[in-house]
Amino acid sequence: MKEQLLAIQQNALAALERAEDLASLDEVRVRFLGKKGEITAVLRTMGQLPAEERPAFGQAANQVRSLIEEKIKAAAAGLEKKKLQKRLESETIDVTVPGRAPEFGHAHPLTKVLDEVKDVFVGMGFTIAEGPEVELSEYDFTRLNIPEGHTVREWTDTFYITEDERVHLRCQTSPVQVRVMEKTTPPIRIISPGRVYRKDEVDATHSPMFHQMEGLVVDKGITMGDLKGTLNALVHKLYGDDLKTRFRPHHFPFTEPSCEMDVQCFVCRGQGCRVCKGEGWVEVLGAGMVHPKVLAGCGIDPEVYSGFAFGLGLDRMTMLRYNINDLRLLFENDLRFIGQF
Ligand code: 2NL
Repeated sequence: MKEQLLAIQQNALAALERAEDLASLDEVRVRFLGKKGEITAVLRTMGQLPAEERPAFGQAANQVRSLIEEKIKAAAAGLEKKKLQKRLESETIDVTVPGRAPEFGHAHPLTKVLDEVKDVFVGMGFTIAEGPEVELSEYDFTRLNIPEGHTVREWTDTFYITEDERVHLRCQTSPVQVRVMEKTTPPIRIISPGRVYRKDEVDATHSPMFHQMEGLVVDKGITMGDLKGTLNALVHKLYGDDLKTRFRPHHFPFTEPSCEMDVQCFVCRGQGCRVCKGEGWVEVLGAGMVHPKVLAGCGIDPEVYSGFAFGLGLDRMTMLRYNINDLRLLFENDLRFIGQF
């Protein structure tokens, strides 16, 4: 029976050698030390021994049991250590690996130009006014002295929403200013940038959606001199103090008198080049003194107040500014193009 104990001890130690994880260690424990394990089985047969040999045998069996228990503990500790080692190795962070550079975006060229223009006007005390893109014909046409039957009101020129000809996509941002005039006692100093819509075929200079910015000043004693001074300040801030401007007579239904402003070409500075098509001048905006009928229609007494207004195409400004020759490039959002600004 002593031999049996020794065999158990050897088998147990050999099994422990082979155990590669905690689960197999537990199998060893059950097989040798468990209630139905091999040591228990041997102890059950102890009754066959002469009484005087039993204590020594019991002691020997307990020693084997303790030895196996200890070895299992040691093996478990070893396995835990190995497991931790593996985790530490597999989860190592190599802090010397170069970082991935983040890709920075930037404002769209149109937004940059708009921001510059806004800054100039905000610096002169203007505030920014916004309004709906789906407008009432009342605000976009009637109040602006554009009578029924005028060509811009036609279905071929303007995007109506339904059969109802009282509602359409605005074709200018003037209705924003009408809404402000209606609610405000002068002085008024606002700019209104935003999207506008006209039924134009797409080409290098036309798009059914484009960006406009209008401006409006109404107060006592406002004159054409204020108009010229304000718009000259814009040009000088944007393109430099040396550029001259010129104002040519024009016609708009909502202003009287009306004019268009040209600026000396900011590429060749008046010499004539590709951008100004050899002219030396570039047309940049339309403007005029607010028509008395428009003031009156918005509840402002034209006998007391006067005002000037202007409108400029932001897309065209952007194209001129960055020497872009096709409007469509601004709207296609091809990163190879956008990334250049
Ligand atoms: C152009 C011309 C212009 C206005 C817009 C305006 C607005 C009100 C009253 C009077 Cl509420 N006028 N706006 C005036 C003159 C010209 O735009 O060529 N835009 C691209």
